Amino acid sequence: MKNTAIAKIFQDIADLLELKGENVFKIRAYQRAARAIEHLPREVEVILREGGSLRDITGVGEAIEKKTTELVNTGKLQYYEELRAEFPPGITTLLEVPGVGPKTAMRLTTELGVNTIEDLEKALLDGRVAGLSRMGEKTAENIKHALAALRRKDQRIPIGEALPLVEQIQSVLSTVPGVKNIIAAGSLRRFRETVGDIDMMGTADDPEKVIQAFVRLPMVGQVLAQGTTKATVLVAGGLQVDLRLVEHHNFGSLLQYFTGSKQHNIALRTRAQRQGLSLSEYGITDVRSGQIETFATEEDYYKRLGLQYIPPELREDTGEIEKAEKGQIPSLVELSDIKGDFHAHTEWSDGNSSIEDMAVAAKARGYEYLAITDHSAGRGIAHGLSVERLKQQIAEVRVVEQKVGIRLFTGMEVDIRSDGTLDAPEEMLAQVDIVVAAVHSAMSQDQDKMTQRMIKAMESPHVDILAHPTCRLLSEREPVSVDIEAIYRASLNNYTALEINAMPSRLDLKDIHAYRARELGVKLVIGTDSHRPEHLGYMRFGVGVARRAWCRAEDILNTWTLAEVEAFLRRGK
Ligand code: DGT
Ligand code: CA
Ligand code: CA
Repeated sequence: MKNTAIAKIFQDIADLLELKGENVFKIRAYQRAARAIEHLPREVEVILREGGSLRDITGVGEAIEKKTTELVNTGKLQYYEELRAEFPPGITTLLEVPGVGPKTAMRLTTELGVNTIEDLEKALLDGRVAGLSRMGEKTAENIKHALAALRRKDQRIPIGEALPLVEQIQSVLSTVPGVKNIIAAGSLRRFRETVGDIDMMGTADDPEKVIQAFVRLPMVGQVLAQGTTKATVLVAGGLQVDLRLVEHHNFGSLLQYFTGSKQHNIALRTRAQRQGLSLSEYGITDVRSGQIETFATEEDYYKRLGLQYIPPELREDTGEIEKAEKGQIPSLVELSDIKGDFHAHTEWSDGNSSIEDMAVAAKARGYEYLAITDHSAGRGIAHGLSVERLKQQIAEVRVVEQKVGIRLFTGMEVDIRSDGTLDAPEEMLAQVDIVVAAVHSAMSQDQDKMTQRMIKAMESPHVDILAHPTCRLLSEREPVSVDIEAIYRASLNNYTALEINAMPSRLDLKDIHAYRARELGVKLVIGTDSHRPEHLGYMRFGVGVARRAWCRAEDILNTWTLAEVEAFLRRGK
């Protein structure tokens, strides 16, 4: 049984316990376990098979460990079956619809026989939901909207598409007179790899003017709702964008609330309850006096709760609140820390630009170094380098380096053949400063073969970096089957770095993998895999992944000085 399936069962248990009106701490324990297991970089079944313990996982105690073991060993959980039998079958599905709470869900199933989303849609359409006593048109309408939004959210948008759209919106709206802030909160601000919708927040002297400009934006296809301080629109492709404006003195509270994640907010709220405080998008209320305190900045908001500031990328309820309590939130890597890029192509293979154009663009970004890593002449890769052409390219790199005034590393992206050998002769590999190795073919190999294949490549003394280690393409190609823990170990044993490929369609390593790699002390590099100068700008996506992985600057090779990078490249050679 996979982690996602186990997590789903624990989440269901939490929902059912909530329905029963059980103790909140018990409910929270299951929610935490669900999230911990969902975010785990290793499959629980593998850990158990290898005789490992689950107790090291934060959020997993004795009871959860026992239940997980039962699930993995038998494929079933007695406790869950019994709990489920107490309720109508569709109840947990209905609870996933925003706005459907335990009471409503119970009435929908018992009074209307609604057990699936399809049933619910039918019951909404033929007026049965609105006809329920004490329910009414308004509740039915709300559920209808929530369902439509849920359907749209099934198609999540890669952050690489959402972020440019947000910037377009920002650039127009920030020209409206009196606008002070316009920023995206939600999953986009947390830098999740995909977003379900976009939640924009702002402050302005005249909010209505901003709303009017917003609904008239050229990319807006449909206006779903428009008020004086709030609006919801659909843009091309059906993506929903919300905008909400508040008073300046309230901006911190609003931003905090709508940045989420929902789980982070729930955890904060539970903790605040114990302090006698209640949290909302309007501020922090002292429950005894009823006094509400408002916050212009998130920093002050967290401070009021006795917490260190928590960067949005960490707000997933995976231990950040406990860390913030102890002042142990690290200072995360920032785009401005980046001194160079380790993965770039030119017209010498399948890139679109000259070495000089790439070098000039890197220099313009303030970089100290750039690696030119064109493809080897492997099968399937267009226009790869031969021994002779590599020699010519190296000569040109040295000329451009002088001319542009930036350190250029000569390099290659060498294909890892299906048997783990490298698709370039020794004499080529030995000549360049940096070798980036990657799998580009035979991706359906079984886990053992694939793992051995990558490890063999990493064991070559020439290979410095394993690029896009899991080969996934976001919402297009599943990751290859590889024992990623074994790859981390090989990385440590061979002093090979692992890449966080920053192309928005890859983001590979992804956040939870990079998190685990960092924890183990694996060297990480961010590579944009640029094929033209503008692609160097993908760096910010790689930095986003690194921040979600709790990386500090020193964890990322790209922040090292030229001398430090050169020392790394010479290691053991
Ligand atoms: P998405 O849009 O699916 O990629 O993910 P988010 O995180 O942007 O979620 P969204 O758009 O539904 O809501 C934005 C934020 O609003 C969310 O991260 C936290 C806050 N929020 C929404 N619903 C709730 C809720 O029921 N309770 C709490 N505490 N916060 C919520
Ligand atoms: Ca959102
Ligand atoms: Ca939203």
